[in-house]
Amino acid sequence: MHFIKGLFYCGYLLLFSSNSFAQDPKDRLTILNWSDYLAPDIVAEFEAKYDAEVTQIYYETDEQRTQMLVDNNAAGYDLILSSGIDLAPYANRGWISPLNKEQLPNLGNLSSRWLKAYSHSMDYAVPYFWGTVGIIYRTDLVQQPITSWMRIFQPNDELKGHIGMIADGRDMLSLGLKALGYSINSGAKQELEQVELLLLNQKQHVRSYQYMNLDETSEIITGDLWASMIYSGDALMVMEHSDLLEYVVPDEGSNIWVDYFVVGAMSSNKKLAHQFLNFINEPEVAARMAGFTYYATPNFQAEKLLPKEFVSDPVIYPSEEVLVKSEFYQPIPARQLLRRNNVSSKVLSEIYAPKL
Ligand code: N2P
Repeated sequence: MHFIKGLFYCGYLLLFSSNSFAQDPKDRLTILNWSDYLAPDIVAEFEAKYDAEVTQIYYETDEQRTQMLVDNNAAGYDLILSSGIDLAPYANRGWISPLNKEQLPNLGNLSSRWLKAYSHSMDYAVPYFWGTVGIIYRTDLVQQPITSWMRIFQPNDELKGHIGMIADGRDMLSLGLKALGYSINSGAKQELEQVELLLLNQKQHVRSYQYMNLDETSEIITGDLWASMIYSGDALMVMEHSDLLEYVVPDEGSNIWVDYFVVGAMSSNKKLAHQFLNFINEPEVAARMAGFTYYATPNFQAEKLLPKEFVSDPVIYPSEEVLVKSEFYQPIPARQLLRRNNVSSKVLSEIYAPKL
């Protein structure tokens, strides 16, 4: 009896082992990223090719990403999409892992300008896209074309209550400084006092500090917002759904940002993480990715494959005129950074409090 039972049990186990249970679980890749920043069909191709499962966890601002990394010491993420200026602090905190360049032959497709643009980018990071910050607005609702940051930072009656902002302390502070004619990297006391006033006064006129939807449900399409601070490619993504929208880099200039993928130091699947980075830098794949996100690609082989309208679109590739009046984020001395952070946390406080 026991024998028979045993046999049955063995068969049962065998049956299972030939099915799902004993199969190698799929390789998993967890990516901390912005939403709408990876083309779903490209992710699906990668999953099929490497028999892997990709999960994305989204953040809505650079600062939220940093906070998420602080919360668990960067555990749980195989790949992290980071702004270039945050690479050095992330590396110094031990959150990210140096690249194994032997596993990244497609790094050769990337322009050295972006590979080496920031401290630690060469050793740790694969440039993904770059772009500007500007204003998207409704041409049918806003009377005069917007050409200045002041239109949203110090709105006239027309725009009051219809403004959207990116709730990132660094971006808000920096573009507020730009609106006042100062450098985005300023740490000067008087300039920060002025920008603090500007941003605090602006708060009552802001309708939303939420990251904007980029599909047809977008708040700028529904009319909840008439003008909003936005990243360039995000603007183009929304503009696909409406002819009543315009994107402008205001006359004062802007911030040119560069985003990078990095491998999480705690990743248990660094090999797959590298395979992903290499895969998305196949010229044809990188070109399609740019076509999906509407951002400028650092992959010069991909650039050659992109249609002329894409590479000559001034929203995607800003003109020389825009570039010269715009700035990259620079590392900021500790004392000045503290001053800047004090201002932005004052401005951001209560933004997330639920409305009664
Ligand atoms: C993705 C927007 C990321 C650009 N939708 C900001 N660095």
